[in-house]
Amino acid sequence: MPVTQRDVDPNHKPIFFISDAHLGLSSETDDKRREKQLLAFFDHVRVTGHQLYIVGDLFDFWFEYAHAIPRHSHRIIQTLKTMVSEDIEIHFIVGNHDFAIGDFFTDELGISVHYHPLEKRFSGKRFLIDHGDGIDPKDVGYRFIKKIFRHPISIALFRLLHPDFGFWIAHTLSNLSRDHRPIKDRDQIYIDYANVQFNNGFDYLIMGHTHRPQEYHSGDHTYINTGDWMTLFTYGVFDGNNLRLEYWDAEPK
Ligand SMILES: [Mn+2]
Repeated sequence: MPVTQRDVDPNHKPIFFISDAHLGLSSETDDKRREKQLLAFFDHVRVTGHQLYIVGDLFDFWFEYAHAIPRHSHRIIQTLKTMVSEDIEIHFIVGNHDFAIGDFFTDELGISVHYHPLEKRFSGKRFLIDHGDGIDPKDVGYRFIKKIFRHPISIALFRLLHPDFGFWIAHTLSNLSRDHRPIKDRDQIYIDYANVQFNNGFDYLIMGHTHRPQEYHSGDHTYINTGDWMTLFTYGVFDGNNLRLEYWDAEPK
């Protein structure tokens, strides 16, 4: 991938990475609590940061009807739009839950949406940024639902449903799939995958999806898993020299 001027961080202002908030999954009270922390974190990015990478599953389900978008997302949407207007560059690497993020994000919010792992170069380092739902071959669950939903016929049929009914179906399937719970025995599979990508020439790998925060170093290479924004409130940050995992102080400020 060619390196453009925009790929290089001129100021060494931090670049932030988050994933797996699964907004819309829980009870309204729990969702609001998580959203509050996320909005506080976005404020921190606005004040100190340069770019924000959403590494998938920000929403537990997303679907854009021609005339309707999910109302529960409006505070998040509004804040993301403000950030873009303040020159924070935002990228959304879709997850296996919010795979249907579409042109509302690009056209209305000015966010770059990516449907495949994203390669970037910052401060001369090669980054690979991937939600991570294709790594473990045993990881079927919601990926199966994604496969069905991505088919043009399913999309056309789903569009015909009343949005309230469509979202009810999606949430029922999500609660059945249980794949928003952390799975311990995947840690090594992800580390093996990181080593493969380091051999492929990447300096840094960032993934989410497992809801298991990880920071793994091999020589000068680093892999971080951004954990989740449901119970752990973890994120990645690159300051121009180092990539590391951080825990957000989730207490009300
Ligand atoms: Mn996921």
